[in-house]
Amino acid sequence: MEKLTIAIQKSGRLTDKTLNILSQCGLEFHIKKDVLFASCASYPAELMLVRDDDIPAYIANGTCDLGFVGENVLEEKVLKNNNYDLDIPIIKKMNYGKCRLSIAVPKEQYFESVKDLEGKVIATSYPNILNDFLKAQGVDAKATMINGAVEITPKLNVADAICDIVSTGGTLKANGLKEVAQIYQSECVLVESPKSICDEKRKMIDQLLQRLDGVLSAQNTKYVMMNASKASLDKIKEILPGAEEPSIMPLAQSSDKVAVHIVCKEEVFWKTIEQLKAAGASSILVLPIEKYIQ
Ligand code: PRT
Ligand code: ZN
Repeated sequence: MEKLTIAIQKSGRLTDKTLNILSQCGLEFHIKKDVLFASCASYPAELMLVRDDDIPAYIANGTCDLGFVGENVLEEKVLKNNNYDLDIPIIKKMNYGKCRLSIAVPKEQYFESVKDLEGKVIATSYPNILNDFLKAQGVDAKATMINGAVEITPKLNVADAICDIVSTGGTLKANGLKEVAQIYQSECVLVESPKSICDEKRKMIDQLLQRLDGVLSAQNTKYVMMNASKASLDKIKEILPGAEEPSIMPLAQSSDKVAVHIVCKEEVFWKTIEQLKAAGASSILVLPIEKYIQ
C-alpha cells in the first residue's frame, strides 16, 4: 500500500502547530527523539522531520509528497533556483506562522523612502527576496547574507540596515531599529511535490485537503445558542457576524420565546454577547466547533 510522505519542520516555530493540525485531521505520529522519520498508526502516512530550509528541495525532487513550510522560505528558494524552474504549487494556506519580511534601520537614522537605501549594505538571510524587491524599486543596494542574529549587524557596523522576519516587532525595538518597509507577507503553507503522484496518493491528498478544510474553517467558527423572543430574531441575526440561517425551536414553557441555534463564521466577542443580551436574548452559550464540513 502507498504511503504519503509529509515533510515538516523538525524543531521550530511551525512544528507544534503543524503536528496539532495534522492530529485534528486524524493523523497522529509517534515521534522519537533524533529520528528523521515518524510513522502514523491511523493513516497511511509518514512524517519526515527536517530543517525548514530543506523542505522546498525535498518537495521539488519528490523525496516528499507534501510539505508544510513558511512562504518566505519557499519564495527564497524558488527565486534562488529560478534557472532550474523550481515550480512548487501551494495547495493550502494554513493561517498560522504569520509574519512579514521587513527592512529596518537604526531608529535615529533619517529615512523617508526606500530610495534612501541607495548604496547601503543590508544584512539578511533572504538575499533573493530582498534583491527582487530592490530591483523592482530601482534601488542599488548590497544585500549581504547573514545566517542568524541579523538584527545586531548595524550595531556591529557590518550593515547599514537589515531585512528580517518580523512578527510582533519586539526584536527590532529591543535592538534600536525601526521598521521602514514591509516587503513580503508570509504564513505557513502546504505544498505538493510537482513530481507525478500516483492515483492512490492523489486520493489520499484530496482526502487530507478536505479534512484540513474542515479543521481550518472550524477555527473561528462558533456555535451560538440562546433563548430569545420571536420579535428579536431579525435583530439577533444582524448582531451575529457571518451568521447562517438559524435553527429555531419552540420552548416547552413559553409561547413567545424560542431557542435559537446559529453557526457564526467569525469570532464572537464579549461585545457581541452584550449586544445580544441588550436585544433581549438570554441563556447565551458560545461553543467552539471542532470540525465544520459544508
Ligand atoms: O532549524 P530551522 O532552520 O528549521 O528553523 P529556523 O530557525 O530557520 O526557523 P524558525 O523556527 O525560527 O521559523 C520558522 C518559520 O516561522 C519562519 O520561516 C517563518 O515562516 C515563521 N515565523 C513566524 C517566524 C516568525 N514568525 C518570527 N518571529 N520566523 C522567525 N521569527 C523570528 C525573526 O527571525 C526574528 O528574530 O522572530 C524574531 C522577530 O519576532 P518579533 O515577534 O520580535 O517581531
Ligand atoms: Zn531555517
